[in-house]
Amino acid sequence: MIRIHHLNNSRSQRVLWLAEELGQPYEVVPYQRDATTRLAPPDLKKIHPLGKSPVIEDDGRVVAETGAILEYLVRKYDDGRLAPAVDPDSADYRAYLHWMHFVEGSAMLPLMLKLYVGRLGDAGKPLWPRIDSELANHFGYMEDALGGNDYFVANRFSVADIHLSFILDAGATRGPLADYPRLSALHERLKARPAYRKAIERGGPYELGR
Ligand SMILES: N[C@@H](CCC(=O)N[C@@H](CS)C(=O)NCC(=O)O)C(=O)O
Repeated sequence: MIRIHHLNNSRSQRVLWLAEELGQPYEVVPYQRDATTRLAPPDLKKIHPLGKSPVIEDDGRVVAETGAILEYLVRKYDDGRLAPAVDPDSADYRAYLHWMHFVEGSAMLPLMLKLYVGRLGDAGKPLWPRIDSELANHFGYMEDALGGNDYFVANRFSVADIHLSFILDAGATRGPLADYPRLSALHERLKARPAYRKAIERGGPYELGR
């Protein structure tokens, strides 16, 4: 059975959600962030040297890094509903690849800077315009790319939407999501999915830091 090492209020919520969408049984091993530092407990390092969440175990294999985990699970357990087939000649597959890498490779950086630089108070002020313009750059790009579609890849719900949802979650708490009506509507559509709600029930309350 898939074992998901789940840190509260973290990226691992998406892995629970994907397991629900796949209809796969899974075990949740819960970890709590330190109330002051918000860091993960040292026990997570026993599973993977980085000590970060998410990390999963499946058939004795350890897989870390959200994008890798989502890709691993979808390739192993999906029947073709949640991701296009691997085919470099397919525009849908190339779009899928782009969005799967865009999340942690591009969009998270300005959101993380907003979080950390925000904690510096006035000392961080010189960086605010650059962070805000990069947030607008990334959210504007997503809004335009979504256009009139309901979902990012081939206009069908896919694991890329699950992955991107963390950007929307963080954008809702500390970013500019409210300024982007199509992304905001997608955010609501995703949170209304039964599998999303079941994953929240299994994972516990989910609220990201500001
Ligand atoms: N790019 C990594 C980031 C992993 C990451 O930083 N996870 C955060 C939770 S959202 C974490 O474990 N933070 C606690 C800590 O750093 O101690 C991924 O997507 O898996």
